[in-house]
Amino acid sequence: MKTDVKNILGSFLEPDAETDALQLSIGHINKTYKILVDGCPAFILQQINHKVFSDIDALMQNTRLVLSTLSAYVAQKPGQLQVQRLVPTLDGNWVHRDNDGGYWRMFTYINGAKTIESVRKYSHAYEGGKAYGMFLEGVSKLTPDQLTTVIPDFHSLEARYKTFEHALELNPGNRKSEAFAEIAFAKDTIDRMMLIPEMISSGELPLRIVHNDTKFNNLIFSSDGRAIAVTDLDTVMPGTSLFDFGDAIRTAANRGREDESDIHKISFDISVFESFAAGYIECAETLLTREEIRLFPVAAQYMTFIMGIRFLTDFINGDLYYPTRYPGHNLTRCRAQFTLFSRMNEQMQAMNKIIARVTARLN
Ligand code: GN1
Ligand code: MG
Repeated sequence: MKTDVKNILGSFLEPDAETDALQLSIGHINKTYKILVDGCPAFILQQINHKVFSDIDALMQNTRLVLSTLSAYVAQKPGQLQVQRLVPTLDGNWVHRDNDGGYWRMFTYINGAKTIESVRKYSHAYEGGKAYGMFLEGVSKLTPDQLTTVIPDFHSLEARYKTFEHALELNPGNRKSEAFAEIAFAKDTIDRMMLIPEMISSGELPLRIVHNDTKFNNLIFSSDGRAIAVTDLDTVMPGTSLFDFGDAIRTAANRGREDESDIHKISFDISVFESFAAGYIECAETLLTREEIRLFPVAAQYMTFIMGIRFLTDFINGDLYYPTRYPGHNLTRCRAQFTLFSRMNEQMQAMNKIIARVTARLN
């Protein structure tokens, strides 16, 4: 175990505990470790990315409020979802500050926890839909003013596009010419992706507390294939259900990886869309408006487009936000997202039909 992690653990656990730490490769932003005590997974230790989450106090206040709200919700639904708990430091704080200015926190570990990177079973998609649908219901007790917006304009396409245009103007890494096709695609597509932002501004789409980072691997599954928990609560903030639905589909229904370099491996699995939608709508039906549900296919494209723009902007800026494993990694990610976007386009009618069928069943 790296000594620094061992030191950090000393702030949370009594020194007599026999511990080991395994770094998880999940998540781009925070560093996450599975902590074994006497050989058994017992905790999740996380170093918070302070550059991305600049207001740690607000982040932790949000996390505590969301966790307690969810705990109260799941208590009424025994056997369905579990909620992680925060583990305080030995001196009674929620966060430990290390000597290098790093921030650390610890959660309890959900037993049997398994994450799914690539959906192979439709039952998993249905289960995932149910879990994110229940999550939406669970946090619906919170009002937007109770949570701090820790990252402003997180899924605002206007803001993301402005940042992209700014990067194009500055072209700091001199990389624009490498991304000629992707830049053209972004420019050609932006106007028709503004429907959701316009409907948010006009009040046609309700603002709610949503998760905002519903990658499929933020769900925890039991070994028998049930989705038992929703993790990564850092970006729980006001937004629309379309962000959550869309991001889950972006990650679950893509048969290729988020950073797949062989674009022929990227395809859109419409049955994953159908199964996830069935689970999500079944569990969040009482909250969702007809308009939100009707726009779910557009939401899948919206979130895929916005992620493509974010990766492209980071590529042009010289990889400042997302850690990369090789030069051009962010461009590969962008290409994969834009390819998925086009695959979704071919299935738009099929997605709309599925949604119309589901809606017809609602009373
Ligand atoms: C980041 O850290 P991670 O992997 O949970 C990002 C999300 C993106 C995602 C793309 C705070 O999430 O918005 O959808 O990467 N989170 C932040 O994989 O920017
Ligand atoms: Mg995240």
